[in-house]
Amino acid sequence: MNNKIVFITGASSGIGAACAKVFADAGAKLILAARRNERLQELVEKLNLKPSEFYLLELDVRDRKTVESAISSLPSEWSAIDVLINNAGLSRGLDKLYQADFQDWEEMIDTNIKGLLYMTRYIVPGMVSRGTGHVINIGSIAGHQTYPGGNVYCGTKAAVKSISEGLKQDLLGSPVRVTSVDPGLVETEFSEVRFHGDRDRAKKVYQGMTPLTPDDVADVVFFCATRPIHVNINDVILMPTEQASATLVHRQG
Ligand code: NDP
Ligand code: 8X3
Repeated sequence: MNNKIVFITGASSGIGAACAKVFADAGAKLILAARRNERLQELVEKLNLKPSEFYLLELDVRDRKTVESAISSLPSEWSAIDVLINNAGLSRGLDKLYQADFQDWEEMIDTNIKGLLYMTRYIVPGMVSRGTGHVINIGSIAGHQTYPGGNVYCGTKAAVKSISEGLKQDLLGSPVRVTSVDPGLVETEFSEVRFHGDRDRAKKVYQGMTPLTPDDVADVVFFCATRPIHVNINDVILMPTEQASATLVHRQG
């Protein structure tokens, strides 16, 4: 990974921030994107990165024009992206589909599906023309199994699964690789965002069990990114030992 350029969306928190650490430790140069630029600043300070080792982008992946201009205006020393980690994503609510909030749907669909597509559409052509590259999408167990109230969020992650498979097919004959890393429960800000800032409700999601940490997921992402060039890891599902499916979780007490 030494001097490889790794672009991570949603690097201001959770899995994205953990990926930043693991790739930085391996000598990669990082393009870190999120809406909360101050959180990106804090991250690079915490990781003790030199200015030549990172490039920050205050970016909302839902905004196609901004994504296009951010990518097309990258300085030349940052434009040959080796690894794109499409991690930015969120869930909103756990309401029944026929009662849910339209705004929640728009946010999930625009971020998890359309944002990921915009990033991919603007970055992959360069990878194809350079004959090297790797797209790593953060999917979810929710893309394999739908749970009650998960309706639209699970739908977005099922879309990520299909998009990863489709991109892999479309890239056949090119050396550009595609991976989907699909975790179960990971303790991050995810549930707090899902429940619109209700921290007590968010805490209960992980109560009585040991969830994955963002570092656990970042380790898997890093493993996928560092296989020999002829090896493509298509999909990895990783879950806490105390989770057997999207809905079956062993809890103490
Ligand atoms: P966090 O809430 O901790 O992190 C989400 C990240 O996505 C933040 O950095 C946030 O940054 C960024 N983000 C959200 N919306 C946008 C946007 N419109 N534009 C740019 N960045 C955005 O959650 P996680 O780390 O858990 O989530 C990361 C990914 O992992 C998501 O795709 C999620 O669906 C997936 N996932 C999470 C699991 C879990 O249990 N936690 C399990 C399986 C998958 P900012 O707000 O600064 O823009
Ligand atoms: C996040 C995992 O099961 O909370 O994608 O939806 S879950």
